[in-house]
Amino acid sequence: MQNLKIDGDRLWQSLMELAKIGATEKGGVCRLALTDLDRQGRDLFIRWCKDAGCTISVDPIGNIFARRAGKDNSQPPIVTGSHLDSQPTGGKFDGAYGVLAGLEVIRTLNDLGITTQAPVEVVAWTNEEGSRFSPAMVGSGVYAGVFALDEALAKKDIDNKTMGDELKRIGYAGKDQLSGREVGAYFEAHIEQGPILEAEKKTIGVVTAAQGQRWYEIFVTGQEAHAGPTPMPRRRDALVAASRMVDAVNRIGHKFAPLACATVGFMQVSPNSRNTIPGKVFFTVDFRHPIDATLTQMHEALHAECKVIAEAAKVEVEIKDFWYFAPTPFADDCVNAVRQATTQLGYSHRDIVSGAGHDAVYMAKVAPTGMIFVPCRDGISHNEIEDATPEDLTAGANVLLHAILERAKANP
Ligand code: HGY
Ligand code: MN
Ligand code: MN
Repeated sequence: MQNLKIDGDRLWQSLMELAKIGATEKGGVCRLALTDLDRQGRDLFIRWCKDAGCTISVDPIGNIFARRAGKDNSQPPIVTGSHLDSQPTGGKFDGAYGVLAGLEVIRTLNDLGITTQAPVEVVAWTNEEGSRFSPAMVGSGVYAGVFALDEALAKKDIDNKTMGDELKRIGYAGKDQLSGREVGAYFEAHIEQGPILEAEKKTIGVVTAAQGQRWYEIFVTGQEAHAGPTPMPRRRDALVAASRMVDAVNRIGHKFAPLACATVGFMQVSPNSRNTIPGKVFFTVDFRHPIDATLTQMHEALHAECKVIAEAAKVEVEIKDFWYFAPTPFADDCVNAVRQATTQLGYSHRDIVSGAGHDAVYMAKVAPTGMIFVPCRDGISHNEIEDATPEDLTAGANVLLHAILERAKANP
């Protein structure tokens, strides 16, 4: 059993096939959650899973579970997976790799005629990215009981379309109730999306935890006025105030260096007219840190800075706490299973804390959970140039195969 390997060429071919759905000119993908392109990716994944002999379940938030029977199907399943939705300027591997590495494990078990004791499932989670519908990790969040189903189904995109209506429109408003059942273990393979593994020439990241996140929605209200006759001292310019707040967000990130991350990724200006002083600005803030107490300090600094800036600019500011999850450790027995498989396969590796959020963070609430990272070129992700090597992707999937075999108790 020790030297079993997946078929790296088949995994790479599947990744390239899936990447044709939503392909962008610069070599990335744009498959926003619950769009027709997401549906096409889902349909392809289900076709491949059925070809591999899996049975398919879809839950009410559209999570897809492909199940390979074991010898004893009363045992809790060993689950792996990730997401098929992407960022608007996303890459071929973010999410897709974890889903297709899971499928490749199933295909390899079929090729080798191995039946595991426990059933094995591959899952594609709904709306992991949190781009079209916010926040992120909604599908796994509903499954893990973090978000109520009706709250999630009511979430709206920028055109006021709800997740519920879009799930129905693409045919993925499932009926299968899978939340709350016991899961033996959950493993997720993912590209690192940062520079560490590549810089240290390590093939595998043994992920011990994921850093915490705080997301905010900030509303700045000044006063629309004419860009010409309005003297500078009389202005209540919402965009000038918001710009100073954006700078404050960036300064907070640097203040709590080297581990803090602080990003403003979305902004709307109203009325967005060249010769009218902006009266309203809406923007988002994404804070991250592996230490919860520091994330709290960043939270307090944001409120303090925005208050001072608003007063000086004679505008109102409302800061809404939009989303929070604490730094999340993964289960020792799963982390050890990943580390042991990595060592047994002879891959270079290091422990690493995930900078990105993943569905594994919410699965860690309901099952023993571990993650496997592989390097990506220049540490770039959420970008169409995102790239990874077939060798590293194969290595990560081999580690996944052995971690699953260890937990699913396979007999030759
Ligand atoms: O934001 C994240 O970390 C992930 O890409 N959803
Ligand atoms: Mn991802
Ligand atoms: Mn992502």
